[in-house]
Amino acid sequence: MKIADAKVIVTCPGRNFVTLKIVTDEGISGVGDATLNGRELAVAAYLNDHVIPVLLGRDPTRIEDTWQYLYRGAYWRRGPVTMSAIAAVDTALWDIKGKLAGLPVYQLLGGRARDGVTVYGHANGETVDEAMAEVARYVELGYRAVRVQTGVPGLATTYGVTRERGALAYEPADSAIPSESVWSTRRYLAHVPTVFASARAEFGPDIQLLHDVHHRLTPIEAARLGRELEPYGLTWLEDPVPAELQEGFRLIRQHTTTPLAVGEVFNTIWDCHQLITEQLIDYIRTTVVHAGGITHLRRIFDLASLYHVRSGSHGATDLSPVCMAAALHVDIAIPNFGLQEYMRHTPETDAVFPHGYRFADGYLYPSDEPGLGVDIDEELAALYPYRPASLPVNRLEDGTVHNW
Ligand code: CS2
Ligand code: MG
Repeated sequence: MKIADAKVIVTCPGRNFVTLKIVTDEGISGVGDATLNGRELAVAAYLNDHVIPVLLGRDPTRIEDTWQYLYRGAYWRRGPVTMSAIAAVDTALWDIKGKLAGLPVYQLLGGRARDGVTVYGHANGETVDEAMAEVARYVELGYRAVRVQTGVPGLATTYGVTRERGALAYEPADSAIPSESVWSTRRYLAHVPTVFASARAEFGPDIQLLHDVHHRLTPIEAARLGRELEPYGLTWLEDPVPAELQEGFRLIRQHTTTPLAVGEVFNTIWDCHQLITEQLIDYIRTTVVHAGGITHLRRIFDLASLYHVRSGSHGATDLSPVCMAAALHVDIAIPNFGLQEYMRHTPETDAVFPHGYRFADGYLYPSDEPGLGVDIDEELAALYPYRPASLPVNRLEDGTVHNW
């Protein structure tokens, strides 16, 4: 069997998605997500110019060999663009292998290690009261875990807070040229503990609560926040500091027992090996599309399983339903699953990517169809042309560029 065709489909049903579709000479097709928020066309070009020409004619069943060929064969290793492109190929090949075997991909990964995949949703509000009303709505929908983000008094906008009240999905890539927001660590640190004091008082001890710092603190500031949040028993504090300096997490760890989750911007095992092997984090948040596909994600999670680190895959709306479908097959099969992020896509996006995964009682269930159980409706996709959109840039109150 040979790969006979491969094409990149860029579509914008509300936000941009890049999808790779691979077709074999026997007419079996597979799909892989290649979306990198704000840098979509860079991955599309990488696939079109450097990957598709070497895929044609290859044996689609040789997943590991193809992964190694694309990774080592590029000479220039790692990086989000390269690894998203490799991920798309890898995911599409797992989809094809599942269809060839007549089995859902999770069966090829060892079968179900649990009944359902626990997911968390995003509650947010300008004020604490608005955010609490959103938590209540997620509880009503059956969620067992909720991430809570609020506006910060004195700051005009804050990461994670959408202006569209009632939307279960939102997209931070809000303009072609990046918008700018203003940040104050001092104001933020004074406010966040009050949010979680309210959440615990209102919703009790049972619901799992999470919070995303979105890379904005230094290790000692993160240590203080983690310590102040300890009474509220968070499931995790996410991305407290940028993680290029993996050893920086030692300082946070010395001061707090609040569990830490990191990794949505990582693209290989090398970005997190120290965090994992020194047990500096509790959840690793890499996911299929940005961390080299199912093959490499499994490698990261297997390393993590040796060090008491559980998975907590990224699942924001900028990861397409193709990525979500693939993530669920991994989540249900690995021994060290922790939690899966689940931000719902818009109805337009769901229509472009018909899928068989389903939500019930706070759990997601992967499709039982052969392969991944997700596809792209190419005719519908063609109705939504690409629109340039960038993530915001963040500055301190004195104008210094900060992490967004
Ligand atoms: C986030 C994302 O879901 C999360 O935890 O940090 O919303 C992130 O900001 C986006 O994926 C960026 O594209
Ligand atoms: Mg995050």
